[in-house]
Amino acid sequence: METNKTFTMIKPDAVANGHTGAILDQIIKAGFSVKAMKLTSLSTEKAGQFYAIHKERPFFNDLVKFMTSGPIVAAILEKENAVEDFRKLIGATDPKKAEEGTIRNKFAESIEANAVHGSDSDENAAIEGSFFFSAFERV
Ligand code: RTP
Ligand code: MG
Repeated sequence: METNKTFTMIKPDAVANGHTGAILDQIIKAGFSVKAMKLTSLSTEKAGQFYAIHKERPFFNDLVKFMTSGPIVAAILEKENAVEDFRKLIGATDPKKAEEGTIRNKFAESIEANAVHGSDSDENAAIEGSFFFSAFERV
């Protein structure tokens, strides 16, 4: 299992609000390198698959609606201790609780429209990266 990779999405709110460049800049300045990246959008089916773990949660339908509401940027990122360090960089799920200077503190609108996704384990980083990228789409 690789421990130096994570997977991220810049979510529809942040792409629509024009924050893609600033968010990527903050990610790269924090020491992550981009190993794969694309602008794309999620169908209802794909968003449901990606967030299948949250299927029983009360916010699931709203989350799928939100994640299909516009383009997203998906990326595989590399850095030592990538998963943990990236979650520190993005901050808490709820931007009101996200530490000062974190990506969600700066760019998120709400607990749902919270600007970015970050994998929560090395295992999920590998699964999520493969969900979006084939081998020849990565460097
Ligand atoms: P993510 O998976 O997107 O990196 O976010 P996370 O780990 O911080 O949060 P998680 O619990 O995995 O929730 C996934 C996404 O669902 C939306 N959400 N809405 N309305 C709500 O109470 C609520 N709670 C979560 C957010 O978009 C969250 O990032
Ligand atoms: Mg999560």
